[in-house]
Amino acid sequence: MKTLDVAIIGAGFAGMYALHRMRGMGLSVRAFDGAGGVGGTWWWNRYPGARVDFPSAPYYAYSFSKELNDDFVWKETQPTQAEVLSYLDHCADKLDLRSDIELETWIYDPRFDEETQRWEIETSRGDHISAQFLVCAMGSLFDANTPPIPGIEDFSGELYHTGRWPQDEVIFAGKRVGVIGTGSSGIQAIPVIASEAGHLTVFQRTPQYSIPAGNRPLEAEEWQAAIDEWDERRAAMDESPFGLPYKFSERSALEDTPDQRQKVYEEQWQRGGLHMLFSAYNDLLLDKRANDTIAEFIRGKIREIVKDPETVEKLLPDYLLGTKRQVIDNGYFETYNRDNVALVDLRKDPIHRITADSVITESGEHPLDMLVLATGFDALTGAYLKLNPTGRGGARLANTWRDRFSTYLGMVIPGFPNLFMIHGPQSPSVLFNMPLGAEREGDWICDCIRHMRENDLGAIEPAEGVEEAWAENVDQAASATLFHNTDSWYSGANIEGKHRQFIVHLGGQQYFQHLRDVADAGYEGFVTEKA
Ligand code: N01
Repeated sequence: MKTLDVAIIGAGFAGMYALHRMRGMGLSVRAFDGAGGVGGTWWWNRYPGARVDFPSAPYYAYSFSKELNDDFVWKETQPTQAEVLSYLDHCADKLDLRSDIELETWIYDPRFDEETQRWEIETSRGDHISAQFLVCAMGSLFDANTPPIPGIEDFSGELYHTGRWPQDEVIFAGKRVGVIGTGSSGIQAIPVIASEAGHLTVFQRTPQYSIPAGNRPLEAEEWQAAIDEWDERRAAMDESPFGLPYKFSERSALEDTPDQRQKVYEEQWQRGGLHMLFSAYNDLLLDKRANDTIAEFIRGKIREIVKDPETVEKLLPDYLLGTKRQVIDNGYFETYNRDNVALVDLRKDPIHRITADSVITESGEHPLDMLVLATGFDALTGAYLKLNPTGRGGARLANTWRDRFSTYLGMVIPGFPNLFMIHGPQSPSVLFNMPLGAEREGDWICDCIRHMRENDLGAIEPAEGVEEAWAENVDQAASATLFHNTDSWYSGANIEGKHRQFIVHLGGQQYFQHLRDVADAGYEGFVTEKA
């Protein structure tokens, strides 16, 4: 048996930062990860075309240490998966974390022992671990979703999921490839697969408002400027509502004439990246009339780029732009001008079933050698439900969350003492700068553990009923926006049988201020037990 102060599940951005901080506090701590390397989501999502849709350091990187950049240079403005993974490998070495990370090790069946105030945990290696605290840094998008399409298990060609991409090279050349799904992953993968495959058929359920990424090599002077201005840029992230390096517009789209708006949108389109959503106008995600203007602009771009009128019709999105995760791309719409690419609109031509070597839709059979599922994740809660820890009174999480996902602050779960989540449901997670959010949440957990040690406390958990006020807080932040009006994975709509609940906190910086206020008020909303 191994006895620890803290067991961390996950060795991505969040788990590695928590490990680094907690070791620095003198705690005995280890991180466990089922993957064969560090990197978390960046280890698993190695599908062709995978990139960050966010500018590189200091923005999508650890911000707590400028020194981590001393011998690492980002090569592109929107780094590839391989580049991010090599950055995280570099950080693991530079922070000397590897001796406290157990890879290829899954955590099973964590149980809270009320007598000892400790978590008792099994690993896939047959070890038993006893830890006072369990920190779940499992990632918001871990549990890959294989949709229950009839016959999917019969497919005998090559079958891949973007979120579980193999380590070995996948060869597309000369093959008939099908991709199901046009979210961020599908839209990144489709242009790359199309450029290599014999033929590509894209099976699309919901067309997307994708924006050009504007990716390009990072010039040496730009990188040097990022280093020289590190502190200023970090401070700007701290000021920015979502930890993003964008200038947020203070102007309503409805204040401008159609011609003025066209000019603004065109400028942002040429600039590329997520700027368009934040820097063009301040009400695109708040007011449907404003949203309609940008949606129509992007539909116009699709009409301009794609040559075949029938394909254009299939590609035109009609939901409220930005209320599904905004996608940015590298030549996505242009891909449909290739002779070797076909698009199936599943809303008009649904899949009947999958056979050993084809996908059969209403209109006929699509023979395939390879099928790529870009069908997303059971986001935010899937990994927790699979872990299914046992809390007070033998309660299993799957039961506690059967009708509603309840947390306090998105950091802790009622009835599960000494268990902390990083990027958990009802925290900002995917709608804030994720490495920055991981640092802030990791710091908060460290402060909480320090508070417990200083006050001789053995267990901490949410007070009765605080989860209800927290759910209201999450709902209030979302109801001020248009997010509620669209089916998305933010609300569980992508998973059959999952109950609908919007579980991303849209408060941005205000959320993190709230976390600090709770700590400053002596961990308001928590109850504790003496050790
Ligand atoms: O998954 P998704 P993803 N039949 O859920 C379709 C992050 N990310 O892996 O929209 C047919 O977005 C589904 O259709 P619909 C980012 O946060 C970041 O692409 O539900 N189709 C959709 O088109 C992102 O949001 C980066 O109607 C089915 C697609 O599959 C999140 O990961 C890169 C289906 C799933 O899209 C998830 O993105 C990549 C079915 N039964 C991802 N079931 C960065 O750049 C699902 N679909 C940082």
